[in-house]
Amino acid sequence: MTVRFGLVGCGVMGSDHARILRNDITGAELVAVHDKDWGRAKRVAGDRCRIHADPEQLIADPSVDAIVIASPDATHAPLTLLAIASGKPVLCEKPMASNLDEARAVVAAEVAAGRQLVQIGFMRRFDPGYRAMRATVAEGTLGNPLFLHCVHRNAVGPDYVTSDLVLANSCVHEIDISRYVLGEDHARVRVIRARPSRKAPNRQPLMMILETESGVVVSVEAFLDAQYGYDVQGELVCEEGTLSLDPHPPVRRRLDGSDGHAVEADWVARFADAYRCQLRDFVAALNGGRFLGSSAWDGYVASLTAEAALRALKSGETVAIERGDRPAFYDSFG
Ligand code: ISE
Repeated sequence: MTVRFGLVGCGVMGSDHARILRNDITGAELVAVHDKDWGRAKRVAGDRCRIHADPEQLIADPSVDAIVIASPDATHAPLTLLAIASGKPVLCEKPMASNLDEARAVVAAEVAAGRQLVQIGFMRRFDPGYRAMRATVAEGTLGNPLFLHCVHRNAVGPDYVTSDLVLANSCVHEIDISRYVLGEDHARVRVIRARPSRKAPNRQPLMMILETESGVVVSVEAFLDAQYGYDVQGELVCEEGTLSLDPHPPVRRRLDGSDGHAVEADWVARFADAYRCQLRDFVAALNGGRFLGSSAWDGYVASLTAEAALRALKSGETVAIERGDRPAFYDSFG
């Protein structure tokens, strides 16, 4: 069955999702878009699909089977709730919600709907490097995991992201992917600030330390003003060996006395395959497969953990992560 998609948000992420749906996914069609900026909506729609003046119309459109939400963070939970109420599957960009009440409301609405409708856009779960790490942990091929060291550097962070927002906007990726790789939840979190770069005096780099229920330590350096490029690193350290992310462009460049690889400019380039696989598998799930991405519960846990990390940052203390019991509804999910 061809899945007819409606897209809310035609910015960086929305336009990339539109490109992938049109060029890379069989069994999917983009039939409607919305953006509060009509010009951006028109640039994505072209003459190929409808433009809705507001997102509610798009979600209610009877010719739209499924929704992709790539609008500003504050709209994610309200629009996801609308999609659930309309009985339409929704792939919502991270973060799922801007506060914990909204996150809990999304979980409650999906449980009440009685079927999985929500997937959250933590695309790193579709990256081959992280999937290999998860398999290594699950199969125990290197012994028990002890550390997961993460580096998350942007060339220049989005202007609206303050030191505090780095946790909810950027570190939320490592919060989710470390749960996925290690196959367990986090128990507590600490966060410390480094001195700011003179290139970005108003945004301090952060070091977040998460400890899982079994005692694995996850370190996350978050530095959004690294200048040289977009650089996400990961090293899984186990009892008998390590596994590191090693993504490289297909060519090695020697120039002006230097020898190495180009560094990607941003996350769209660095995780291009992951974004493609995320949408491909979402379409497969809508055609009778299983959802393989982050559920609404994962989205809630990510938001809850980011909130605990913010409290840890502000207090300088280690903060326990108290997520409550996962509804049994989510036991059968991927
Ligand atoms: C952005 O929203 C993302 O999701 C990127 O993956 C992350 O690296 C970046 O810091 C965020 O602003």
